[in-house]
Amino acid sequence: MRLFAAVLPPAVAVDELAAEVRELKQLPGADGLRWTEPAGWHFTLAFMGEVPEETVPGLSERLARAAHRTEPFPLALHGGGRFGDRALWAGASGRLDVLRRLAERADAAARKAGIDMDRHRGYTPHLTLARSRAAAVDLRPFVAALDGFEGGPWTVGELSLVRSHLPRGGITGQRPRYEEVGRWPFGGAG
Ligand code: 3AM
Repeated sequence: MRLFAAVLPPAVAVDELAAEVRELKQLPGADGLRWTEPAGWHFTLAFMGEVPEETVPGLSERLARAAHRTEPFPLALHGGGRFGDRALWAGASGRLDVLRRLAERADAAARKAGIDMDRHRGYTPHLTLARSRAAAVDLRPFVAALDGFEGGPWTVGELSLVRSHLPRGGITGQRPRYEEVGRWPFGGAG
């Protein structure tokens, strides 16, 4: 199954961002983008790709340990950015250092579970809002519009394992469906 580790924002934060995204969708070019569903919004920590069923228990055990070693930390949705003209995302503020460490731990957990992880170049905390369809849309006005956006902070207290169900036949406009298949609480501070 196709899996990734992630931090899921709480409903309040999702609602705030959804209101912001409604504004973004009024901008020129918005129709040329494939917008992600609020129900599936996440901060990817480590993408594992196809993982055999028998690897999941070991992976879960490692992820539980990674979570246990992490202290709860504050995070807020903040501003936005883009990956070239391919993806528009919302950014984060708060303890990005702890988020980054958690991403490294999730990556290490997957490797120790025997998953062949890509070498990743730097970790950019991001929550993908839209991807471009075939024709490129200039994402800069969308990033500029997100500039002043600041959601309320929350305390991240758990790590999630999410399964991605890809759309059948790669039908244009269809999005993957995400299903949380595991969740582990962080350990205490320190
Ligand atoms: O939703 P975001 O952008 O955080 O882009 C994919 C998505 O990230 C990413 O994993 C998340 C869930 O699908 N992803 C997909 N294929 C990938 C790959 N080969 C990948 N990340 C790295 N390498």
